[in-house]
Amino acid sequence: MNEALARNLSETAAGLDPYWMPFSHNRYFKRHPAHRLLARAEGAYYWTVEGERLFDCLSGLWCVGLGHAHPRIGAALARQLETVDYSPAFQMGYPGTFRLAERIAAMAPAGLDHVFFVNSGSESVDTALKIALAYHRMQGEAARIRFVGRERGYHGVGFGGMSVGGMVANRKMFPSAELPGVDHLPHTHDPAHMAFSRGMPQWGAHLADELARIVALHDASTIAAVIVEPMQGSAGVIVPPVGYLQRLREMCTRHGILLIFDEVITGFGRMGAAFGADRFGVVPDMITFAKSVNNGVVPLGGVIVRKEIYQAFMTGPEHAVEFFHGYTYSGHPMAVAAAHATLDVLESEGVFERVRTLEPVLEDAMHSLKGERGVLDVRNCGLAAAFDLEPVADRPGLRALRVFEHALAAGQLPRFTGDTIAVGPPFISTPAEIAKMADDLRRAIRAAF
Ligand code: PXG
Ligand code: PLP
Repeated sequence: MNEALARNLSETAAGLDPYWMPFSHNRYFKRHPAHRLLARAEGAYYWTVEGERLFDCLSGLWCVGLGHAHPRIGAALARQLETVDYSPAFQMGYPGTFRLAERIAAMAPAGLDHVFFVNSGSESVDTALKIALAYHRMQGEAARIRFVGRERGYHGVGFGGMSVGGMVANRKMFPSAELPGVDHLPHTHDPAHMAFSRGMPQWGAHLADELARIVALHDASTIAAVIVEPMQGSAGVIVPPVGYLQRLREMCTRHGILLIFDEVITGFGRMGAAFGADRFGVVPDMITFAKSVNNGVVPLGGVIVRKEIYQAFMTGPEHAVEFFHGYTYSGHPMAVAAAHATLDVLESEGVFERVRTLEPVLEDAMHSLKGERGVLDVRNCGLAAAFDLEPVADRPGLRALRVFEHALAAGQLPRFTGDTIAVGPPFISTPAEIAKMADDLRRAIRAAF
């Protein structure tokens, strides 16, 4: 073990062992922790405990678009700590939380104007699914209990999000805990028709028509909601085909099915707009968000709903609770303060325009990897991109791990999952940083084959 690493690890015998890392190869990490413990973060960079600088290719886990240690966010948090550190979420209010809901409602597409706060993307999804069921019941349509998700979708790890999600590894241990009555649309990634598409693929809108078959099978009167990520992030930046989301919207409207956009990754700037809904020109009935809403500094998420949905709950005696749901930390003042500062920066510094300016830079840089040995596809949309690698025979995931390790050695911290490498660079990246990222990834690919 190198000296810097040793200095940063505890001297007890247990060392790295007690921490059970989420979504990680615990045994491999704990045997090879060198260059993977992060000691400091500023702007678009991390520094490892060994002192190496890493470009933050995925903005943390898609959440730190404005870069680390942003002075305006830091100042807001310091002030907040002195003002109100925590206020009870139930039956009491903190003014900043109301103001944040007002601001988010104003940013959201017209018609979506009420906000329920939670603490993560997973909680936002489970909350949206519960709102959908309760809404239909209060509308006198209690039979609408089914949900439609999508293959390869990621909606977090709550029981609800897992059920509508479409990733086999996340689901296979828990069949007994899946929500009843969930169908999945086919995913939209077909390399035979769309490999190396720049931005939205031209092919694939018809895949939305699978919803018509599901409706025909179960009858619309049993279906509560369809939930999709406008752009599938976790699955490796799967970009919606031209016209696809519009078709889903039309069918949902025709059949009284709520359309939920899970915008945990696409919300608050990643698509060069406030929401994917704006970018793709399709307005859902609910939007779930988290991550970029406050630059990932304090956990925060939420659900934005249409007025009619909120109104449907506002019945019964006025002194009674209308929706039996919420979290101790819903609308936490610290998270809210970080969000106000983040929205101030997004609004006053033209961040969405900057993302739109950087999008073609990222597109060109990443598509320059086409033709490299073992690169099977490159995809991009907004400030997000991914490429698929030819797997090592019988060892799925090993190729991307090797590319990841060579990238780290070159000063880049991308995301690897399966045999896909994903990037979502900070909104504050420069064109030169994006070009260097792609060049370093090219060298990492060459070293891994
Ligand atoms: N919905 C979507 C669309 C997401 O992308 C969640 C829900 C769950 O959010 P929480 O906050 O509960 O983790 C997510 C999270 C990756 C990566 O590498 C993606 C996520 C999280 C971590 C890594 O793509 N997405
Ligand atoms: N478990 C217990 C025993 C609790 O008392 C609470 C909240 O009061 C919870 C779980 C839920 O915690 P949270 O509101 O942080 O989601």
